[in-house]
Amino acid sequence: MLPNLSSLKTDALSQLEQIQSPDDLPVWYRAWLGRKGHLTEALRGLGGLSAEDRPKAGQQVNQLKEELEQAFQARQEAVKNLALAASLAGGALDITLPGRPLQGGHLHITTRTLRKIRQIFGEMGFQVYEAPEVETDETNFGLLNIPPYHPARDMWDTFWVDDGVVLRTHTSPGQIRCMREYHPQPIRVILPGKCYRYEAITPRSEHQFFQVEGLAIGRNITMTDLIGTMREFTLKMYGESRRLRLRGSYFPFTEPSIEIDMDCMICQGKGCRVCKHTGWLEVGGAGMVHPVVLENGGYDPGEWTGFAFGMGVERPAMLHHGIEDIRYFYSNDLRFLHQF
Ligand code: FA5
Repeated sequence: MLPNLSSLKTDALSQLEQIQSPDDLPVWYRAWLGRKGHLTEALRGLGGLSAEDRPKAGQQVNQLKEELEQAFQARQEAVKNLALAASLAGGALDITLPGRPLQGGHLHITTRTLRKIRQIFGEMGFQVYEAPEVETDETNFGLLNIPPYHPARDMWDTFWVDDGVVLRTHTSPGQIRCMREYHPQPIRVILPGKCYRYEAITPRSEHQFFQVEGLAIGRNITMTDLIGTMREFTLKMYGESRRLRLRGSYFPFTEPSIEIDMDCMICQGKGCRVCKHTGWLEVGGAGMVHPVVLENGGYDPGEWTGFAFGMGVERPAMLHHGIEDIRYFYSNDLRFLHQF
């Protein structure tokens, strides 16, 4: 038996019209259009009709369903507007309040560190030379006095892009490019950029990181110029009271080679967890440009000398700011980035 659709419609619409609160809307919907609602009941009643009456009645029920759906949508909109009007009339909007501050972007800690390094070397007369991140095996190794099968290649775990093509493992190949471009002029440049190493990622090591290379070529450049330059940089970067220490080292592209350390800025050289209780922190590797490398760059080693250095960017920044894990630099976590 089919209920009287006309009175069902009148009742449904009159109840809908009385709704003032958004909370009552789903209650109405369940009662009239839900799975156990009046209209679904009416649809079930169709089964009791004769085959002759059923199509017409079915059409009427479906039409009513559509009308109620539309009325519901309209009421939903109206109730939303009523709620907004009530909130405005109640003074919920205080137009005298100051606006919410816009959150401005700011520079990444690595960018800021790089800019400071550039500025300090800029003041000392160094220009910036950009070199590619994808390098040939020849420039990354061979021309830097590291021929194929040389054991020193083990110092740099390499990402190979193709046969003879690598992601540069250090910024040193830029030395060759720069020398070949500027030869036979004197050179004083830094080469900042990204390097890649096929290394296990740990709190201290990433497989991508920045280095800043330095290169000076001239007719009377000596080790003293290198030490003076590194000293000037370290004091400007990390504070006037820093002390430097030089240790003999080995790089195939410099001779002699040194490592430069400064006294730990956390414990002032007394020894702490950060400096592994040595009192010293590494600034970078350096040395006098090897005669073979000078020659590969187009400079006659009988006439020209030069120094080169290479230092990390993230590791010193970690020490400077007490950052415990290098992975934060690349994780894009705003809670980390906002601190700088
Ligand atoms: C070199 O890469 C030499 N090319 C440096 C050099 C240049 C020496 C010119 C002489 C003349 P080394 O492998 O030590 O050296 O790397 C230099 C710095 O890069 C390190 O002191 C460290 O700060 C940074 N570094 C190296 N590997 C990583 C890594 N996996 N993650 C983060 N920083 C790294």
